[in-house]
Amino acid sequence: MAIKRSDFPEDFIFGTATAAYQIEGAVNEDGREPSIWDVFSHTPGKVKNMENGDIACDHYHRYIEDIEIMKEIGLDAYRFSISWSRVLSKGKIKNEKGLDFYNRLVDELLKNNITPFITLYHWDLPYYLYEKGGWLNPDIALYFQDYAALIFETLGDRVKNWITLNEPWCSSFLGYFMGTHAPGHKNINEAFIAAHNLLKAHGHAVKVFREIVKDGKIGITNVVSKIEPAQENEEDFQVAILVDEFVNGWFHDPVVFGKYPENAKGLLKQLGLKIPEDDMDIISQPIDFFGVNYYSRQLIKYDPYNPLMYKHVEGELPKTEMGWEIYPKGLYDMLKKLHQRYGLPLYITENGMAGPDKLINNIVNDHYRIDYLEKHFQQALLAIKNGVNLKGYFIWTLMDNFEWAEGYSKRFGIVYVDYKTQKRYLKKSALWLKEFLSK
Ligand code: GCO
Repeated sequence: MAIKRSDFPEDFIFGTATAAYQIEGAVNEDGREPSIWDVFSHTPGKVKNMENGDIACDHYHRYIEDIEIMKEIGLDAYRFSISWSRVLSKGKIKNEKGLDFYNRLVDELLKNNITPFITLYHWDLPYYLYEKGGWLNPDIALYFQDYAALIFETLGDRVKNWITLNEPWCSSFLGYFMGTHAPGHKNINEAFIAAHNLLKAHGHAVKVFREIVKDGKIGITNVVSKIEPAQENEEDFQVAILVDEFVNGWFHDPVVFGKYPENAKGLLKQLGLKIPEDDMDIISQPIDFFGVNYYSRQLIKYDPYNPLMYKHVEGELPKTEMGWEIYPKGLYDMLKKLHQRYGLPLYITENGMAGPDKLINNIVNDHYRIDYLEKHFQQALLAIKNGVNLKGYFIWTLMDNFEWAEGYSKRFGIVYVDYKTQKRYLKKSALWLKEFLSK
């Protein structure tokens, strides 16, 4: 029998997730200032087809219609992020017009009985702060603390579920080492400094949160991947263990245990990398949950020529348009692992796929996405049955949007966006979800 909502615990929530720069547009409106992503996407060669988030889904002007869509599907919750450079000018001057947008958005959600989950930072650092050193600036955590406090004070009376950072792994390693995300640096030592400052920022935000939103819950969202050795040889096997600690532990262990994972840290130091380790007491402020972004697995091969000693190899499973293997069982494995290691409540804060979507006669027949979601829902349910304290599931994403370095070429939404007209069309997957939620 097909899976249905009532198979899940009664208080389990289903939602969709988005991020500010990917959907809002209105980049020059009402006092918003540029972020590192505005500058990066306008730099030739950084984003496919030189696309950018200037207009994106125009959600800044269409949020009411977008909330109506969520309502129609029957979603319980909505995870979105705040654009830091929309609400604070020059890193510290309050922008009332920007704040007002989020006030209206939250009120509209609540009016429709949709529970808001807010992410404070989904990769769009104000460019002004980048010019002051960005995530490499030792004071950046304090700037973040002030920003967080402003948002908690503004929205904390109505919003009770908070996420400090989205995937700090991407902000630091894609942004400062691989150079594929803003700000586009390629320096491995910088990546570790950025990573550490991101963790500090997280900790400072949690600390002020406890003073301001006494009845709220706060956590951090990390991307996790099932890590598997590419081949059955000892070298791949050993390096896969380290990569697992690194990818799935570097931003979890410090938050819960106040230290970086031992083996990975040892290896990185051996390689001559500087690993800052101060302020672990701030970093390990108690949190209420982990957000889990799960998409796929990674096959790992030992590579002595890579600064991190490994490379990815292509697997043989069916892939999404991103080239990511579809591997639902990995979701179960990762939920179990996080539960056993950290014992915290979990939310799946992102899971979904980019598909070869085509709008034909006003509908997208994305049967592959239905299949993907159904299989991942089943694994989530299995995890709950086997003792994991999983409390909710956010699909990435509500509507097609600006997929970072991939521009608009990848469609992840359950709602199709025609970027020329900004018209939204529910895909088959949205209709399937509506049906699932009604049962
Ligand atoms: C991430 C981000 C999202 C992406 C999504 C698809 O996990 O990379 O949180 O912003 O759009 O994951 O790549």
